[in-house]
Amino acid sequence: MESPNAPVVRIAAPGVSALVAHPARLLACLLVVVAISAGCSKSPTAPSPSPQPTPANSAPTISTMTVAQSAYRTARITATTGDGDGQVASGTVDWGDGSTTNLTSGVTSVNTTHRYGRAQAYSVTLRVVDDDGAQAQLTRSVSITVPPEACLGIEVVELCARSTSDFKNMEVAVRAGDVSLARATVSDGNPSIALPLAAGFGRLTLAHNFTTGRLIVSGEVCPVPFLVCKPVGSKTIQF
Ligand SMILES: [Ca+2]
Repeated sequence: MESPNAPVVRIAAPGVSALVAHPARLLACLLVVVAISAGCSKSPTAPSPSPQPTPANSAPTISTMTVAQSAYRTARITATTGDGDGQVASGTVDWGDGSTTNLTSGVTSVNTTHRYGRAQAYSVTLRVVDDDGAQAQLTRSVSITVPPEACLGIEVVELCARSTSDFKNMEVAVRAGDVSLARATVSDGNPSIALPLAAGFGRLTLAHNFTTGRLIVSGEVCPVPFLVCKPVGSKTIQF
């Protein structure tokens, strides 16, 4: 309880005494101060956007792929490739015999060939990579076969030749009807041989080009020993 003689503390600040004298005005000012301080302590921020998921890269595709023997010991691969959300950047053909072909162009429309050194079945694999590094591959088998026997009739003599499976040799038989007159092998590096048909019958010379699969026959034939010999000129069997 304040004594009537107690010292009086006066607030010298102008206006404060007026507020003290009017409590309602003081309360209003305090509310303003609270509102301002609350606003300063935490500035309004916009809600941060939720992170958008990165769409997954789709792998490239391989369609309409075929591998088939197209020529003498040669296979051809054809295929269509694509990428739904990008581009096919590169491709490689694994021919199954240790050889590969890098597709530097025409990756979306593959059309290339390879020559094999041996007749057998091979697994050919096409691999493609898109511009984001995703890969796809497809494998097809191809059977490289020895060409069928080819026969060349010369007078009464029949000459038949057949490639061996390693494409480095050729088996040659000369016969009259079912009678075998001579047999020989044309070897790589020695493509030309003299082949006696029979005693006094003359001879044939064979030259096989192992790159093109071409057998050239030339020489002379003597139906009757030591009598009239007729040149047969040159004929070609293409495998
Ligand atoms: Ca892609």
